[in-house]
Amino acid sequence: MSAVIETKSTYDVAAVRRDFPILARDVRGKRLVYLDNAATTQKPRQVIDRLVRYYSEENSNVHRGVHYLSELATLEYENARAYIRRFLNARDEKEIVFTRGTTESINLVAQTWGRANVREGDEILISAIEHHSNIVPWQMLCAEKQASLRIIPVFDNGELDLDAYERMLNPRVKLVAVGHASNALGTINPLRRIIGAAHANGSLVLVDGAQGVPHLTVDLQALDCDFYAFSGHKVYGPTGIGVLYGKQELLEAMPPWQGGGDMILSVSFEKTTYNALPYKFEAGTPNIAGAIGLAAALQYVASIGLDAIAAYEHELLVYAAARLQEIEGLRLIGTARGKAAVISFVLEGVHPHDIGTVLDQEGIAVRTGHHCAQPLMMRFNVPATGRASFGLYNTREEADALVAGLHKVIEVFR
Ligand code: 7TS
Repeated sequence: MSAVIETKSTYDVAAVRRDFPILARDVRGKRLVYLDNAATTQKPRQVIDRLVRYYSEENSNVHRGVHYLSELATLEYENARAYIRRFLNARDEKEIVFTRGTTESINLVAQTWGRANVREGDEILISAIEHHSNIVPWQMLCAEKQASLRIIPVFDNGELDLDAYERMLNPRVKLVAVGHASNALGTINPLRRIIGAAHANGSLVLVDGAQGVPHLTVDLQALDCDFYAFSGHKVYGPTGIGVLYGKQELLEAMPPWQGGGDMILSVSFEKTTYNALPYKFEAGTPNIAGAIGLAAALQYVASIGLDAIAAYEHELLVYAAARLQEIEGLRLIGTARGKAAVISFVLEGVHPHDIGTVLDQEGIAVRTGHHCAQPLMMRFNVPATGRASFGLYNTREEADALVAGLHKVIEVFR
């Protein structure tokens, strides 16, 4: 018994890496060092194989035919939903709506719940460190409804000013929309306090979980948020699939968004009645393979262990941040106490774009730019940053390669 526990508690990164075929390839004549996981993660063969099996043996449309393959595809699609519900500890499968990803999930809430419930003079609170996809849908809604978008301020270390947040709460605040973890700074937001204060004020909470699910255990019933959005492709699953979780009573009361097949019970030219949850929000043929692939990705993550992944990534983050800080003229942007494995930095005298270009020549993939968080860049007075974002397969050697690459950048540009 103890032997089993010991093998489980030792994080075998070499074995994990063998699951990801792409990590064995060269880029520009160098072994790929992939540090752009906040943009999208690589896929393990468990996910790739699952997609191949689906298209080779199970492909058909769902919720339609009585024929064998349609029933099989429907079963697998709904099994995927059931697994995702368990993974997130949502109360009911009706609360798991498949979407294209985080962006579509947030737009769905803004366009349905938002248009039905937000009125002139109401307020929506977001934070200063949100991704554009948790800014722009609310701006669009507020413009349409003459409501106000108010911004929770952030301290210089990248932590939200929660006292200021609590002072901003008032009866006009209908919704608080915040990220679980910041894609540009890594800050993990203290959701329990944020959600508790919002609920005490009678406001709903939407969590942008795009950077939460890949790094943190998400227990939706314990968290008690009203909506939670995430993307499959950032958690080792396929692109084009994501989830909107919503509390059942809220989703029930929301009008549908897109109209079409599958979201109806009956249609006549006089009157259409809508389907039950979650299908009311899944118009048209869904991304069946994507949903099945996403469940396979979450199963893969669970097989390694969420706590083991979080502990491993944290150790890597601490190591990489310490090594990077040894580089002269390098400044970390975002030094919150609780951080996901994302490191943003600027290098004195070098434009971030040049950092990315030189690192690319070394086979090192990082993102440079504003990370779809332009207001955040303005707040921290930088036009852009370099960003290394780590995943469950990254290693200390790769962090060392990044440091060596940055020394090359300095040689070229200083
Ligand atoms: N919210 C956060 C916090 C994100 O990091 C992203 C994507 C999104 C929303 C949007 O997700 P999508 O799957 O709908 O596009 N972030 C990034 C990034 O950091 N680099 O590229 C995409």
